[in-house]
Amino acid sequence: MAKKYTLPELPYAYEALEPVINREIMELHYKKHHNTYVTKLNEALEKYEKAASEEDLTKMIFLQSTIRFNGGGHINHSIFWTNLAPQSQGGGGEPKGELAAAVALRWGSFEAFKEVFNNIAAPIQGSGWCWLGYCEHSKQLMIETCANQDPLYATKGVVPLLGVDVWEHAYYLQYKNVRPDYLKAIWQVVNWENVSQRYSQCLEVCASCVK
Ligand code: MN3
Repeated sequence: MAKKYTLPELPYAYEALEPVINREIMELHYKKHHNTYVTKLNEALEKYEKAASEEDLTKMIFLQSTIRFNGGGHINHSIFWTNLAPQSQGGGGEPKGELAAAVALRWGSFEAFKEVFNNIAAPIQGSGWCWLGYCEHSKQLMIETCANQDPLYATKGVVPLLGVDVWEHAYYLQYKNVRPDYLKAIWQVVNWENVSQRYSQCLEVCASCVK
C-alpha cells in the first residue's frame, strides 16, 4: 500500500496572520486548496501503484503530471505554513545570525534582498511560487521561481528555505489584483526562525559532505 499523505496541522489559528492575510483566505487556502492537493495526490499514488503492479507503463506515465502537481502542492504548502508566523509568535522582523550574514553578502542588505525578491515575484506569469533557496553546488542563497506547483528541489535542485505563494488564491480575496501589495505586506509575518533553521540544516549537510 502506498503511503497516505495527510494535511499537516496549521501551526496557528486561521485569523492569526491578520491583518496581513485574513481568516477567509487562510481557511480556504488550507482546508480547500491544500487539502485537495493531499486528496488528489493519494488518489493518484494509489492508481500509480496499481498501474505499476499491472506493468501498465502508459498509465504510469499518464499519472506523472497529476503526481507532480498535487505532490508539489503538498510539499510547497507544507513549507509555506511553517514559513509564516503571527507577529505575536515572532513573525516579521529580520533574519539573524548566519542567515542575516548570508543575505547581506548576497544582496548587500535585507532591504535590498526584499526588493529584489518582490521584483522577481510580482511579474511571475499565471500561478507559481517565488523562493529563497540554497544552492548546494554554488553554496549560495538564491531567489528562484517555480511555475504552478513545481517543487523547488525536485525541479531545480535548490533547497527551499522560504516560499511565497503567488497563486491568486493566496491573496485575491484581500488584495484583489494587486499582487505587489500582498508581496509588500507578507514580510510582516515571515517566520525567520523557521527560515534560519532550514538554512542551518543546509550548512550542516554541507559540512558533513566535506568530511
Ligand atoms: Mn496556494
